[in-house]
Amino acid sequence: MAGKGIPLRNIIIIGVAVIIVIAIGYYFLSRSPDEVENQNDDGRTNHPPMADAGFDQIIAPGEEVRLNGKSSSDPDDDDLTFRWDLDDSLDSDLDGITDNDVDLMGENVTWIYPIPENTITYRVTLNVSDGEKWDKDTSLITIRVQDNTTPPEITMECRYGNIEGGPSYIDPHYIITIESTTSNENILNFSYMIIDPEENILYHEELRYPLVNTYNDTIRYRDITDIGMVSQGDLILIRDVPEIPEGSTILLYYLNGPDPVGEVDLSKT
Ligand SMILES: [Ca+2]
Ligand SMILES: [Ca+2]
Ligand SMILES: [Ca+2]
Ligand SMILES: [Ca+2]
Repeated sequence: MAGKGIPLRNIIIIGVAVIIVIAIGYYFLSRSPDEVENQNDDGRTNHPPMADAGFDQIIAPGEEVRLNGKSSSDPDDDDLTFRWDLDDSLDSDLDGITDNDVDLMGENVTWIYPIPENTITYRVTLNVSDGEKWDKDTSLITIRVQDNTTPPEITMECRYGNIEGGPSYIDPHYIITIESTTSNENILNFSYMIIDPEENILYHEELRYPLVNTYNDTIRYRDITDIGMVSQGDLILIRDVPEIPEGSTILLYYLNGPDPVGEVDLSKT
């Protein structure tokens, strides 16, 4: 019998080895992938920071723009580095990616953009890093040129009904179509006013606000042709909730001029 079977000593060694392998496997499998990935050499779990590039801003030509990343944070209170890309249409480090350039560094930075001929909007990208993980956020800087061009003359048509679209469009709307304009001008140069038949002002805002497509916005600009410009074929959608009195009028103003450049009665017929 001796020498024919596996010696007891070897069986014990193999058994111990199998137990060790199972124990190691269990240790790694029991940890979530995030936990494994996030642990530093010192065993601390590092969470990524959250970037906040600040509010959108409208400035005058030649005005210094102040960028502030102070609302950025890190769940672990790590020290953060702030890298700013000042223009997501320009690749200043020539690596083929337009929003990853380190144009400025620091939590608070200032910059003066070249003076533009026409109103222009730059998208700024803030990249915040804790040395290991990072996050980015963007904000828009618009340089508004108040030129002395002749105001456009705009004609509009109004119909009333339902619009194709998502849940926010289920209510009936006044659908205003830009029928013609003597020149295409930047949306940011306009404001609108809605007055009731007694000439009380119901709404008066810059046209840019309706661009934000939130569920409850009463008034939206649908920029269909020549993006960024008020142009033929664009729509102004006015939700009839709360109800707008019959016979109200929408007036468009250009560069806060005294006279409307376009108007149309809001009629349900
Ligand atoms: Ca962190
Ligand atoms: Ca780049
Ligand atoms: Ca860039
Ligand atoms: Ca347009």
